[in-house]
Amino acid sequence: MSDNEFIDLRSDTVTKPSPAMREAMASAEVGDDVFGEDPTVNQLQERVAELLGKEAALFVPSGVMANQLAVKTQTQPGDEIIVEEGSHIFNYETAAPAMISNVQIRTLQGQRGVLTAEQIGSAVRSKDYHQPRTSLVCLENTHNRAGGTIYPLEEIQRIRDFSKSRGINMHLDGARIWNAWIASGTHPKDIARYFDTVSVCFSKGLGAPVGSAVAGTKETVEKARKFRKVLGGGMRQVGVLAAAALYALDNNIQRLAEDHDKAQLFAQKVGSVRGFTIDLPSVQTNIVIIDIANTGRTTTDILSLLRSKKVLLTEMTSSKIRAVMHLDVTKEQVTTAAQTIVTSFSHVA
Ligand code: TLP
Repeated sequence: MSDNEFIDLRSDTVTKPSPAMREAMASAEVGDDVFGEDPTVNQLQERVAELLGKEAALFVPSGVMANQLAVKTQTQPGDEIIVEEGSHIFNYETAAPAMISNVQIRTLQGQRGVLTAEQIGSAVRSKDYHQPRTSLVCLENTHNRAGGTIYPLEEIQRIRDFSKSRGINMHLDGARIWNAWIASGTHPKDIARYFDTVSVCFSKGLGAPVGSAVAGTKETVEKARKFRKVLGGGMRQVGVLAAAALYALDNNIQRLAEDHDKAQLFAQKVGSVRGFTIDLPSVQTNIVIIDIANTGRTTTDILSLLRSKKVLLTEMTSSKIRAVMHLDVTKEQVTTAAQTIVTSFSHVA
Protein backbone atom coordinates (compact mmCIF):
# COMPACT_ATOMS: atom_id res chain seq x y z
CA MET A 1 0.00 0.00 0.00
CA SER A 2 1.61 3.26 -1.09
CA ASP A 3 1.27 6.09 1.39
CA ASN A 4 -0.23 8.23 -1.40
CA GLU A 5 -3.43 6.30 -0.97
CA PHE A 6 -3.94 7.77 2.48
CA ILE A 7 -5.65 11.09 2.97
CA ASP A 8 -3.32 12.48 5.57
CA LEU A 9 -4.93 15.15 7.76
CA ARG A 10 -2.75 14.54 10.81
CA SER A 11 -0.94 17.86 10.51
CA ASP A 12 0.09 20.59 8.10
CA THR A 13 3.65 19.41 8.77
CA VAL A 14 3.22 16.29 6.59
CA THR A 15 3.64 18.09 3.26
CA LYS A 16 6.49 17.21 0.92
CA PRO A 17 8.53 19.80 -0.98
CA SER A 18 7.13 20.35 -4.48
CA PRO A 19 9.32 19.93 -7.60
CA ALA A 20 9.58 23.73 -7.93
CA MET A 21 10.63 24.07 -4.28
CA ARG A 22 13.22 21.31 -4.76
CA GLU A 23 14.58 23.18 -7.78
CA ALA A 24 14.95 26.33 -5.71
CA MET A 25 16.76 24.27 -3.06
CA ALA A 26 19.08 22.63 -5.59
CA SER A 27 20.16 25.93 -7.09
CA ALA A 28 20.56 27.83 -3.79
CA GLU A 29 23.79 29.71 -3.22
CA VAL A 30 25.31 28.50 0.04
CA GLY A 31 28.14 29.23 2.48
CA ASP A 32 29.03 28.34 6.05
CA ASP A 33 26.26 29.84 8.16
CA VAL A 34 28.17 29.39 11.41
CA PHE A 35 30.51 32.03 9.93
CA GLY A 36 27.40 34.02 8.89
CA GLU A 37 28.40 33.41 5.26
CA ASP A 38 25.39 31.68 3.78
CA PRO A 39 23.85 34.27 1.44
CA THR A 40 20.52 32.45 1.17
CA VAL A 41 20.16 32.18 4.96
CA ASN A 42 21.05 35.85 5.29
CA GLN A 43 18.45 36.73 2.68
CA LEU A 44 15.82 34.67 4.50
CA GLN A 45 16.64 36.22 7.87
CA GLU A 46 16.39 39.74 6.41
CA ARG A 47 13.14 38.85 4.72
CA VAL A 48 11.60 37.49 7.93
CA ALA A 49 12.78 40.48 9.97
CA GLU A 50 11.23 42.79 7.38
CA LEU A 51 7.95 40.82 7.27
CA LEU A 52 7.68 41.04 11.05
CA GLY A 53 8.96 44.60 11.38
CA LYS A 54 11.82 43.48 13.66
CA GLU A 55 15.50 44.42 13.64
CA ALA A 56 16.73 40.87 13.06
CA ALA A 57 15.76 37.23 12.70
CA LEU A 58 17.54 33.91 13.11
CA PHE A 59 16.96 30.74 11.07
CA VAL A 60 16.58 27.67 13.30
CA PRO A 61 15.73 24.01 12.66
CA SER A 62 12.36 23.87 14.41
CA GLY A 63 9.49 25.77 15.96
CA VAL A 64 10.38 24.32 19.32
CA MET A 65 13.89 25.72 19.10
CA ALA A 66 12.56 29.13 18.03
CA ASN A 67 10.20 29.26 21.02
CA GLN A 68 12.81 27.99 23.44
CA LEU A 69 15.39 30.54 22.30
CA ALA A 70 12.79 33.23 22.93
CA VAL A 71 12.19 31.92 26.45
CA LYS A 72 15.91 31.51 27.15
CA THR A 73 16.88 34.99 25.99
CA GLN A 74 14.15 36.75 27.98
CA THR A 75 14.18 34.98 31.33
CA GLN A 76 16.46 34.15 34.24
CA PRO A 77 16.46 30.81 36.08
CA GLY A 78 13.72 30.87 38.73
CA ASP A 79 11.45 33.23 36.80
CA GLU A 80 7.86 32.43 35.94
CA ILE A 81 6.36 32.67 32.46
CA ILE A 82 2.65 32.93 31.69
CA VAL A 83 1.11 30.83 28.91
CA GLU A 84 -2.37 29.65 27.95
CA GLU A 85 -2.99 26.12 29.22
CA GLY A 86 -3.44 24.64 25.75
CA SER A 87 -0.33 26.30 24.35
CA HIS A 88 2.26 24.41 22.36
CA ILE A 89 5.03 25.69 24.64
CA PHE A 90 3.34 24.07 27.64
CA ASN A 91 2.01 20.87 26.07
CA TYR A 92 4.30 19.81 23.26
CA GLU A 93 7.80 21.02 24.00
CA THR A 94 8.76 18.26 26.44
CA ALA A 95 9.08 20.63 29.41
CA ALA A 96 11.88 22.48 27.61
CA PRO A 97 11.33 25.76 29.52
CA ALA A 98 12.08 23.84 32.73
CA MET A 99 15.03 21.98 31.26
CA ILE A 100 16.65 24.72 29.21
CA SER A 101 15.71 27.96 30.94
CA ASN A 102 14.94 26.68 34.46
CA VAL A 103 11.73 28.67 34.56
CA GLN A 104 8.37 27.78 36.04
CA ILE A 105 5.29 27.87 33.85
CA ARG A 106 2.04 29.46 35.01
CA THR A 107 -0.90 28.33 32.89
CA LEU A 108 -4.17 30.21 32.51
CA GLN A 109 -7.31 28.93 30.84
CA GLY A 110 -8.26 30.95 27.79
CA GLN A 111 -11.43 31.17 25.75
CA ARG A 112 -10.66 29.40 22.48
CA GLY A 113 -7.00 29.89 23.32
CA VAL A 114 -7.34 33.59 24.03
CA LEU A 115 -6.32 35.10 27.38
CA THR A 116 -7.45 38.54 28.47
CA ALA A 117 -5.32 41.34 29.88
CA GLU A 118 -7.28 41.04 33.15
CA GLN A 119 -6.45 37.34 33.51
CA ILE A 120 -2.80 38.03 32.93
CA GLY A 121 -2.96 41.02 35.26
CA SER A 122 -4.20 38.90 38.13
CA ALA A 123 -1.61 36.18 37.51
CA VAL A 124 1.44 38.43 37.52
CA ARG A 125 3.45 37.95 40.72
CA SER A 126 3.99 40.70 43.24
CA LYS A 127 7.41 41.84 44.35
CA ASP A 128 7.04 39.84 47.59
CA TYR A 129 10.33 37.97 47.93
CA HIS A 130 8.60 34.59 48.35
CA GLN A 131 7.33 34.76 44.80
CA PRO A 132 9.00 34.15 41.48
CA ARG A 133 9.45 37.05 39.06
CA THR A 134 7.03 37.06 36.13
CA SER A 135 9.27 37.87 33.19
CA LEU A 136 7.50 36.71 30.03
CA VAL A 137 4.01 36.28 28.60
CA CYS A 138 3.74 33.90 25.62
CA LEU A 139 0.73 33.96 23.30
CA GLU A 140 0.00 31.65 20.36
CA ASN A 141 -1.53 32.87 17.07
CA THR A 142 -3.13 30.95 15.53
CA HIS A 143 -3.75 28.74 18.54
CA ASN A 144 -3.21 25.12 17.57
CA ARG A 145 -4.95 23.19 20.32
CA ALA A 146 -7.90 25.59 20.40
CA GLY A 147 -8.49 24.73 16.73
CA GLY A 148 -6.45 27.28 14.77
CA THR A 149 -8.12 30.29 16.38
CA ILE A 150 -7.00 33.84 15.73
CA TYR A 151 -5.98 36.12 18.59
CA PRO A 152 -8.04 39.35 18.43
CA LEU A 153 -5.65 42.24 17.86
CA GLU A 154 -7.42 44.49 20.40
CA GLU A 155 -6.79 41.93 23.15
CA ILE A 156 -3.14 41.59 22.19
CA GLN A 157 -2.88 45.36 22.37
CA ARG A 158 -4.47 45.41 25.87
CA ILE A 159 -2.13 42.66 27.06
CA ARG A 160 0.81 44.58 25.65
CA ASP A 161 -0.21 47.82 27.39
CA PHE A 162 -0.48 45.98 30.69
CA SER A 163 2.75 43.98 30.26
CA LYS A 164 4.69 47.03 29.27
CA SER A 165 3.50 48.88 32.37
CA ARG A 166 4.90 46.00 34.47
CA GLY A 167 8.16 45.57 32.51
CA ILE A 168 7.16 42.09 31.29
CA ASN A 169 8.29 40.94 27.84
CA MET A 170 6.00 39.26 25.35
CA HIS A 171 6.70 36.39 22.96
CA LEU A 172 4.44 35.22 20.15
CA ASP A 173 4.44 31.61 19.03
CA GLY A 174 3.56 32.52 15.47
CA ALA A 175 4.13 29.09 13.93
CA ARG A 176 0.90 29.74 12.02
CA ILE A 177 0.95 33.55 11.91
CA TRP A 178 0.57 33.15 8.11
CA ASN A 179 -2.86 31.58 8.59
CA ALA A 180 -3.85 34.41 10.94
CA TRP A 181 -2.73 36.91 8.29
CA ILE A 182 -4.68 35.35 5.45
CA ALA A 183 -7.84 34.73 7.48
CA SER A 184 -7.95 38.12 9.23
CA GLY A 185 -6.23 40.38 6.71
CA THR A 186 -3.92 41.69 9.45
CA HIS A 187 -0.32 41.80 8.19
CA PRO A 188 2.21 39.91 10.38
CA LYS A 189 4.00 43.21 11.04
CA ASP A 190 0.84 44.60 12.62
CA ILE A 191 0.60 41.57 14.89
CA ALA A 192 4.32 41.33 15.67
CA ARG A 193 4.58 44.98 16.76
CA TYR A 194 3.11 44.08 20.16
CA PHE A 195 5.73 41.42 20.87
CA ASP A 196 9.40 41.54 21.81
CA THR A 197 10.05 38.24 20.03
CA VAL A 198 8.12 36.26 17.44
CA SER A 199 8.70 32.73 16.20
CA VAL A 200 7.45 31.61 12.78
CA CYS A 201 7.56 28.29 10.90
CA PHE A 202 8.02 27.47 7.23
CA SER A 203 7.26 23.77 7.60
CA LYS A 204 3.64 23.95 8.75
CA GLY A 205 1.14 25.41 6.27
CA LEU A 206 3.83 26.75 3.94
CA GLY A 207 5.15 23.41 2.72
CA ALA A 208 8.90 23.71 3.40
CA PRO A 209 10.55 20.49 4.61
CA VAL A 210 12.07 22.10 7.71
CA GLY A 211 12.79 25.43 9.29
CA SER A 212 11.59 28.17 11.60
CA ALA A 213 12.84 31.58 12.66
CA VAL A 214 12.85 33.73 15.74
CA ALA A 215 12.80 37.52 15.37
CA GLY A 216 13.38 40.42 17.74
CA THR A 217 15.90 43.14 18.47
CA LYS A 218 19.46 42.70 17.20
CA GLU A 219 20.59 42.21 20.76
CA THR A 220 18.09 39.45 21.50
CA VAL A 221 18.78 37.70 18.21
CA GLU A 222 22.54 37.74 18.90
CA LYS A 223 21.87 36.14 22.29
CA ALA A 224 19.64 33.59 20.56
CA ARG A 225 22.43 32.82 18.06
CA LYS A 226 24.69 31.90 20.93
CA PHE A 227 22.09 29.65 22.59
CA ARG A 228 21.27 28.08 19.23
CA LYS A 229 24.90 26.97 19.16
CA VAL A 230 24.63 25.66 22.72
CA LEU A 231 21.64 23.55 21.65
CA GLY A 232 23.55 22.16 18.68
CA GLY A 233 21.56 24.19 16.18
CA GLY A 234 24.46 25.91 14.42
CA MET A 235 24.11 24.76 10.81
CA ARG A 236 26.57 25.00 7.94
CA GLN A 237 25.60 25.15 4.23
CA VAL A 238 21.98 25.42 5.21
CA GLY A 239 21.01 27.75 2.37
CA VAL A 240 19.45 24.71 0.69
CA LEU A 241 16.84 24.76 3.45
CA ALA A 242 16.57 28.55 3.59
CA ALA A 243 15.84 28.46 -0.16
CA ALA A 244 12.84 26.22 0.54
CA ALA A 245 11.64 28.69 3.16
CA LEU A 246 12.05 31.63 0.76
CA TYR A 247 10.18 29.70 -1.90
CA ALA A 248 7.42 29.01 0.65
CA LEU A 249 7.15 32.70 1.59
CA ASP A 250 7.00 33.71 -2.08
CA ASN A 251 4.50 31.11 -3.26
CA ASN A 252 2.54 29.48 -0.49
CA ILE A 253 1.07 32.18 1.72
CA GLN A 254 -1.86 33.47 -0.32
CA ARG A 255 -3.03 29.93 -1.06
CA LEU A 256 -3.66 29.28 2.66
CA ALA A 257 -7.17 30.62 1.98
CA GLU A 258 -7.83 27.33 0.17
CA ASP A 259 -6.89 25.40 3.32
CA HIS A 260 -9.27 27.54 5.34
CA ASP A 261 -12.08 26.78 2.86
CA LYS A 262 -11.30 23.07 3.10
CA ALA A 263 -11.53 23.26 6.90
CA GLN A 264 -14.99 24.85 6.64
CA LEU A 265 -16.15 22.20 4.23
CA PHE A 266 -14.83 19.39 6.42
CA ALA A 267 -16.24 20.87 9.63
CA GLN A 268 -19.72 21.38 8.16
CA LYS A 269 -19.92 17.79 6.96
CA VAL A 270 -18.33 16.05 9.94
CA GLY A 271 -20.18 18.26 12.44
CA SER A 272 -23.42 16.78 11.14
CA VAL A 273 -22.52 13.30 12.37
CA ARG A 274 -24.17 12.54 15.71
CA GLY A 275 -21.64 12.39 18.51
CA PHE A 276 -19.01 14.30 16.51
CA THR A 277 -19.11 17.72 18.13
CA ILE A 278 -17.35 20.62 16.45
CA ASP A 279 -17.28 24.13 17.86
CA LEU A 280 -17.83 25.84 14.51
CA PRO A 281 -16.91 29.38 15.68
CA SER A 282 -13.44 28.07 16.50
CA VAL A 283 -12.90 26.83 12.94
CA GLN A 284 -11.23 30.04 11.82
CA THR A 285 -8.29 28.76 9.77
CA ASN A 286 -7.00 25.30 8.70
CA ILE A 287 -7.59 23.19 11.83
CA VAL A 288 -10.70 21.27 12.89
CA ILE A 289 -10.98 19.78 16.38
CA ILE A 290 -13.65 17.14 16.85
CA ASP A 291 -14.92 16.25 20.30
CA ILE A 292 -15.90 12.57 20.19
CA ALA A 293 -16.90 12.16 23.86
CA ASN A 294 -20.55 11.57 22.89
CA THR A 295 -19.79 8.75 20.47
CA GLY A 296 -19.15 6.36 23.34
CA ARG A 297 -15.92 5.31 21.59
CA THR A 298 -12.32 6.04 22.34
CA THR A 299 -10.12 8.23 20.16
CA THR A 300 -7.90 5.19 19.49
CA ASP A 301 -10.91 3.26 18.22
CA ILE A 302 -12.04 6.02 15.93
CA LEU A 303 -8.58 6.80 14.62
CA SER A 304 -7.80 3.18 13.85
CA LEU A 305 -11.13 2.62 12.13
CA LEU A 306 -10.46 5.67 9.98
CA ARG A 307 -6.92 4.50 9.29
CA SER A 308 -8.33 1.22 7.99
CA LYS A 309 -10.33 3.35 5.54
CA LYS A 310 -7.18 5.30 4.59
CA VAL A 311 -8.05 8.51 6.39
CA LEU A 312 -5.50 9.78 8.90
CA LEU A 313 -6.39 12.13 11.74
CA THR A 314 -4.59 12.57 15.04
CA GLU A 315 -5.42 12.61 18.73
CA MET A 316 -5.53 15.98 20.46
CA THR A 317 -6.72 14.97 23.94
CA SER A 318 -8.32 11.81 25.33
CA SER A 319 -11.67 12.88 23.87
CA LYS A 320 -10.68 15.07 20.94
CA ILE A 321 -9.25 14.36 17.52
CA ARG A 322 -7.79 16.81 15.04
CA ALA A 323 -7.87 17.27 11.27
CA VAL A 324 -5.52 19.78 9.64
CA MET A 325 -5.79 21.04 6.08
CA HIS A 326 -2.69 21.66 3.99
CA LEU A 327 -1.34 22.08 0.49
CA ASP A 328 -0.87 18.37 -0.19
CA VAL A 329 -4.52 17.52 0.18
CA THR A 330 -7.12 18.46 -2.42
CA LYS A 331 -10.67 19.64 -1.85
CA GLU A 332 -11.85 16.33 -3.35
CA GLN A 333 -9.74 14.35 -0.88
CA VAL A 334 -11.09 16.41 2.00
CA THR A 335 -14.63 15.73 0.79
CA THR A 336 -13.83 12.01 0.58
CA ALA A 337 -12.36 12.03 4.11
CA ALA A 338 -15.42 13.79 5.51
CA GLN A 339 -17.73 11.42 3.66
CA THR A 340 -15.80 8.45 5.07
CA ILE A 341 -16.52 9.74 8.58
CA VAL A 342 -20.19 10.34 7.74
CA THR A 343 -20.67 6.81 6.36
CA SER A 344 -18.58 5.11 9.05
CA PHE A 345 -20.23 6.72 12.05
CA SER A 346 -23.69 8.00 11.13
CA HIS A 347 -25.33 4.80 12.30
CA VAL A 348 -23.45 4.50 15.65
CA ALA A 349 -24.65 7.22 17.98
N1 TLP B 1 2.96 21.53 16.13
C1 TLP B 1 2.80 20.16 15.71
C2 TLP B 1 2.83 19.21 16.91
O1 TLP B 1 3.95 19.46 17.68
C3 TLP B 1 1.62 19.29 17.78
C4 TLP B 1 1.52 20.01 14.94
O2 TLP B 1 1.35 18.95 14.30
O3 TLP B 1 0.68 20.92 14.96
N2 TLP B 1 4.23 26.06 17.79
C5 TLP B 1 3.06 25.59 17.34
C6 TLP B 1 1.83 26.41 17.52
C7 TLP B 1 3.00 24.34 16.70
O4 TLP B 1 1.82 23.89 16.28
C8 TLP B 1 4.18 23.60 16.54
C9 TLP B 1 4.16 22.23 15.90
C10 TLP B 1 5.38 24.13 17.04
C11 TLP B 1 5.37 25.37 17.67
C12 TLP B 1 6.69 23.38 16.98
O5 TLP B 1 7.19 23.26 15.72
P1 TLP B 1 8.28 22.12 15.35
O6 TLP B 1 7.51 20.85 15.25
O7 TLP B 1 8.85 22.61 14.08
O8 TLP B 1 9.29 22.11 16.43
